[in-house]
Amino acid sequence: MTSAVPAAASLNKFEKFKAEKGGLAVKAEIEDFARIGWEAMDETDRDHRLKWLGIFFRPVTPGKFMLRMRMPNGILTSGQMRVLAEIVQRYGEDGSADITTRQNIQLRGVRIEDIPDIFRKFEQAGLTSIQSGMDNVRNITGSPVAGIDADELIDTRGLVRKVQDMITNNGEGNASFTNLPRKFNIAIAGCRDNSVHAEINDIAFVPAYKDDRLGFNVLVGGFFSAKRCEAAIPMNVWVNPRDVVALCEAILLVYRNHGLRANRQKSRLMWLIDEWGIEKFRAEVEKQLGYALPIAALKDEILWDKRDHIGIHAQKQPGLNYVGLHVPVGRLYAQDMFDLARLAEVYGSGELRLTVEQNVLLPNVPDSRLAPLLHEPLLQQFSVEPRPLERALVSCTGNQFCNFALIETKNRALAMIRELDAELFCPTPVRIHWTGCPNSCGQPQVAGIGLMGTKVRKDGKTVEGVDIYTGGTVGKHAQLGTCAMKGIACDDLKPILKNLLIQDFGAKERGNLSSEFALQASALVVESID
Ligand code: SRM
Ligand code: SF4
Repeated sequence: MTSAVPAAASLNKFEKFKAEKGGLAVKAEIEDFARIGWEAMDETDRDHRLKWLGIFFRPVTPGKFMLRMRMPNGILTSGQMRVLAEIVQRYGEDGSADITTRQNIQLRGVRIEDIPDIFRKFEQAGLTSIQSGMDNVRNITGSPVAGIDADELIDTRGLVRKVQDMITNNGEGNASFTNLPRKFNIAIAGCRDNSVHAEINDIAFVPAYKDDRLGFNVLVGGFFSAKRCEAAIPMNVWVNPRDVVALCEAILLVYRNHGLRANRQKSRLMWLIDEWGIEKFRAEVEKQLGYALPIAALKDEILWDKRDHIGIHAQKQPGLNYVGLHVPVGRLYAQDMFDLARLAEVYGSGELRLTVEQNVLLPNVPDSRLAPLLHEPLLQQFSVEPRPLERALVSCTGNQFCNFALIETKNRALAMIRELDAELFCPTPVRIHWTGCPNSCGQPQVAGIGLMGTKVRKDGKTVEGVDIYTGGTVGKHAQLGTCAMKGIACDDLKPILKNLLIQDFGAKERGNLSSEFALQASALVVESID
């Protein structure tokens, strides 16, 4: 297979630079870049092409790059976590890491001079950051409890790994899939609760029975962008798990060869589906595959509300548990990462898992090891029983590191949610997602309350503010939320959130709690460790 060369006419500037020199070409130049330093580098190589290797120049912190990994299905070993911790500790200036909304890890503060060393460490540890940015397929998400969930339908781990290996040529880099018209997201759900937000991916697989055989119904075209957000639509295809890789390959080739490239705001897969209609799109994919696809099963098996996996949960393996730790807004420092690696080894099987809510799971903890695990100091910080609002808080990077950001997100989100948790009793967790700009990396549209950064005029000054989204639901009845209020200054936000939580989510002022509610409030903490 060779990469498609788009027609030269009406190319946007990204298409032009890709046509001049492919993104993956910088792989061979890394040692040179390390020698000359970031200031001497060609700007297009530095600001754009490096992202093909997962290296992100950060204009907010020039010289300190971000590294975006690939974590298929959000799974890594304690050894890999320790390597990432060492990189943050040794090479990260003011280093830290973030768990992302795609079950992934990003490392911060690394210098280009250290990238060759870091890449050698990745290779030794079986880690890769290849093709994790720009016009490539992002980290492929799968059920975070694959293989350990008692009610699982399909174990997604092997499938996700195979799709990643196909797209990245086993981590070497694959020219066939690195000149897509735009970014591309793939998710594979194996459980009944749609724990991967299937509906917001360009391709999503959801479990479904066809003639008593278990496979997947396929959804396509879901995406968020500053201009438009769409839930994925049914492709009217059912696929046997063994054909998942081939179908992904065929869809990617159709998108690569026919996707719209003139306007980057109109290049995601859904724009092609709009132009062709779903029938033609399906027919083109079948042509690419060389065989007809079975039509979708009448219903899928997503029957549950979404779980957040926080707390202690019995696995399908008798006597073993997975323990979900809440990592506030996904932020990790080197010591946290070393500690997580140690906990996974001492109490579990040396495996760690990440969730799209930016949290960590420790699988395979025997019943007898639960009590000592709960006494570990790290669990004071990464709780198994966080308060209801903080529990479901998600935030994108914001202006600390992201130059698209219109506001600061993570610190503000955490400070505000802690005040709200202290002042309110919430009977159930409320999903509150912050995102620093309309790109929607923090997925405000899948939240009960979504907050999207914007600029607002207040008292004659421009200040940081948010647009408020409501109505986003996840799991069985997943549905995107919509904008309900615009242009609220962040300084004025807390009372508005408080009212929303009281009116729409049954929250009560702690000061006004009746004795019955007070009892419920204390019971809630106990229940959350089921
Ligand atoms: Fe995102 C661009 C961070 C998930 C939609 N996203 C960016 C950049 C790379 C912009 C930049 O260069 O600064 C951000 C890097 C900031 C930084 O330093 O961390 C960034 N996106 C993130 C992460 C880290 C947010 C987080 O805190 O978790 C997530 C990384 C996921 C990963 O591991 O790969 C992240 N981004 C998402 C999601 C959510 C998802 O995939 O479920 C979306 C919406 C879904 C989608 O893409 O359809 C998302 N990011 C975007 C967009 C808008 C895409 C579009 O079609 O217009 C951009 C801007 C772009 O691509 O031009 C963007
Ligand atoms: Fe940056 Fe905007 Fe994405 Fe937040 S939503 S990480 S501010 S691009």
